Amino acid sequence: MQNNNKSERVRSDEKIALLNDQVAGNGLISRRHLLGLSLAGAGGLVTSSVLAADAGLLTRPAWSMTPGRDPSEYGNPSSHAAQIKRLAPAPNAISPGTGASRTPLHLLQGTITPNSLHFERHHSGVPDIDPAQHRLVLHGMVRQPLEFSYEDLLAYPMVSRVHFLECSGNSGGNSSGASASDGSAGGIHGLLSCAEWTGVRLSTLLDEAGVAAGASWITATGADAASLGRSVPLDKALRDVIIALYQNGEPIRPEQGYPMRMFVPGWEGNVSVKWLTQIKVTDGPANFRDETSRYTELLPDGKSLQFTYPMGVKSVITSPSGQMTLTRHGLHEVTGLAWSGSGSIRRVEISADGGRTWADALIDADQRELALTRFRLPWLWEGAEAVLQSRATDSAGNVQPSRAAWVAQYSPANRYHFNGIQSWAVSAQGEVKNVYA
Ligand SMILES: Nc1nc2c(c(=O)[nH]1)N[C@H]1C(S)=C(S)[C@@H](COP(=O)(O)O)O[C@H]1N2
Ligand SMILES: [Mo]
Repeated sequence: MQNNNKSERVRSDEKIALLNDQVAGNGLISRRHLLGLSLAGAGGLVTSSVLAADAGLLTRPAWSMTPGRDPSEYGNPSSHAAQIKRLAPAPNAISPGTGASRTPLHLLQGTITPNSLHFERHHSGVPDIDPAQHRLVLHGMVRQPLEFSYEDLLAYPMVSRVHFLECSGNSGGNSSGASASDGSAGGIHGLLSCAEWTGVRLSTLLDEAGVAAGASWITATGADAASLGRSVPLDKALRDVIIALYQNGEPIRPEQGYPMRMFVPGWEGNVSVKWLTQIKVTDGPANFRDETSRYTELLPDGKSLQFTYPMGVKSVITSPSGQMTLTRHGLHEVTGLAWSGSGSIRRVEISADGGRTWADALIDADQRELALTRFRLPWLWEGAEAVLQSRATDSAGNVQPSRAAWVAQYSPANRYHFNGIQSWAVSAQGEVKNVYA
């Protein structure tokens, strides 16, 4: 992906040592090389430049010769990183504000999505809400209906939780078509982000209102023009749902539901109602538009699944990934993201030969529940064609299905909850492409 005049730096003795540590076909190398147990010189197989012996003192660039600019009130990324943007479509002329922008997963590292790059999915645009005028009403089957202002909620005890958010339509492009469409990791899978969400437990507010006997669901509605509404079983609402007020430490962004959103960990993004204005305690689901006309999965026999909330166990290699080009032979790090709506990630396997052989990637030992996990594995690429795949297993024992196994479960019309294995083909020229394998 960089600089090619270093490609010849794979010395043959280093290469032999690395290949002795091959753990799966087509050049996958033991993850112990990422643990500081590296072979001498393996670091040199990447891209660092050799400093010429006679280089002498480094020349000082212009920016080292004069004071830089002053501190500022609200920071921005480097102007040299300006290409790292959400993948946003042209404005929707027919239905203003309706649409989505995607997180550029292939341009980011780690697991936390910067707020400015959190994906967006709006059914009727982003309302400009004045928090002083906004109210959250809690009513229905309760002892005492309550109304909260933004100020009121800020005074409640809060919790902070790192969780992913994924639209159930994420990766849906890979669910259909005779062949895979061209795309980047973010373009295909970027209706996915992960943040630290801080807010008030819904159970705290429900306790205060007093849930009546016989109540079994809550229904939540947003203050946007779409009046998006969703139903959530009461046991989930009491377990881990929060009324999120902060995202990565600052007030949640307008795009994410300012001044408050319901955040439902691990479940399809649609249920995390933004611009939350109403919660009603009920004895059944409301069957809102967004849980009948959409967000159901059509099966081969013409029936549909409804209230399929948790997101499936899933992973995607973000580098090397679609639309990238490997410009040198040698050692590369295969890296990506894994997550599950049913717990934490226990294992990620990687294949470089289209699923014939697999090796365990390195993941941090201490994995968070319902959050993104970063995985890595060294790969020695010397110009052979390859098909890179990743396969995640979660703490509940669920294993990410092949694309074919996923497709067989549903009607061809269904695009929701796609979690089949992503295949990236690498050509002899190093071009990486989305393929169905
Ligand atoms: N009120 C309201 N809530 C909403 C939506 C919306 O359009 N209006 N979109 C939903 C969908 S489909 C998803 S995937 C997530 C997206 O959250 P984000 O835009 O913060 O990424 O919000 C959900 N909550
Ligand atoms: Mo969504």
